[in-house]
Amino acid sequence: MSLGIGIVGAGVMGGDHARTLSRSVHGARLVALADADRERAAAVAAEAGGPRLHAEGRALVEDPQVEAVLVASPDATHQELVLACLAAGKPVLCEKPLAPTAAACLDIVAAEVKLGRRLIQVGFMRRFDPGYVAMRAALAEGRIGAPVMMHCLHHNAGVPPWFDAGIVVTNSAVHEIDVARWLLDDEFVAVSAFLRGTDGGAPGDRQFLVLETRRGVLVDVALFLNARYGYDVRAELVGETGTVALRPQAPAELRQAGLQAIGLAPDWRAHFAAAYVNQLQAWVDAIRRGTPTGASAWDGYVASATADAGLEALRTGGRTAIALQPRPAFYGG
Ligand code: ISE
Repeated sequence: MSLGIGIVGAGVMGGDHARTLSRSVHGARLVALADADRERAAAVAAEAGGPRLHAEGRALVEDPQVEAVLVASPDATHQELVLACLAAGKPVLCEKPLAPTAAACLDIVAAEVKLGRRLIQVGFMRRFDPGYVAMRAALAEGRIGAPVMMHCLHHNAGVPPWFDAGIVVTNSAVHEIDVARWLLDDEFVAVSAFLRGTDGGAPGDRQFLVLETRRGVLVDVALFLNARYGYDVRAELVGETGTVALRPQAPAELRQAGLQAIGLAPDWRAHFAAAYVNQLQAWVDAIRRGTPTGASAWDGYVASATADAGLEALRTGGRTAIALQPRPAFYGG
């Protein structure tokens, strides 16, 4: 019997997950969708196998047909919905960030530890991207020696004007924060942040972060969220004997009129399409097997605590130490 999934949120990400689930994932079906905007929900439902509609996320969590929940509603609603899933004993895949502050993430961690069962996965889908997976494997196989530094570039074509300097860290840079610590299997201890001006885009859309890990690896993240020309994410890991980098994801290359060119996706949904499919399939498989996978609530907390330190570094213009709470044994070594 396939797993009954409910999605909270029929916006950009909820809609994308609904379509991915109904078209590309085996062993699960979309049974319910919740959004206060009925028209928006109905439009997504029509493309995704006609799940039943709820006006409100809590009602979806309590729907007996819903066996697992995907939370893709605004960041500020995540905490309440994830806690409701824990109370209902239902596995939940929550879009990042797990909650907008580290303190809120810790409350969620405490609730899951108290329950004594891992039900939460955070939607850090880059862990399922074939490129990052290959980089991690190259490092683990010793192909580039011990890691020394990692260069990351994160450009969006554009973001809305309310995307301020803080959101750039908590919503965008948080991807590099998570994927770098996962790839390096190391923890960040400090962050420095540099802000650059903008010529009409949202304030704070150009930032440069430098993160330092416990073992001394330096990770730089250059962000430019109104880059206009397209969505562009790059990463190169430098080791003592070699480097490994993401390759462009275009399926074809054009040579014409003196140019050799590849296309760029307009946004992350197309660029990371494979990662989104792989993440959902792995989540469904893990629930059916009973073994949790992907980023845990603890990883969600660490990402938010690191982002909080990034915000502090932006405010003070200085190097900020990252203070993490002790990791509960429940989440492993
Ligand atoms: C967006 O919310 C995402 O999650 C994308 O992956 C990221 O690249 C983008 O900057 C965010 O705004």
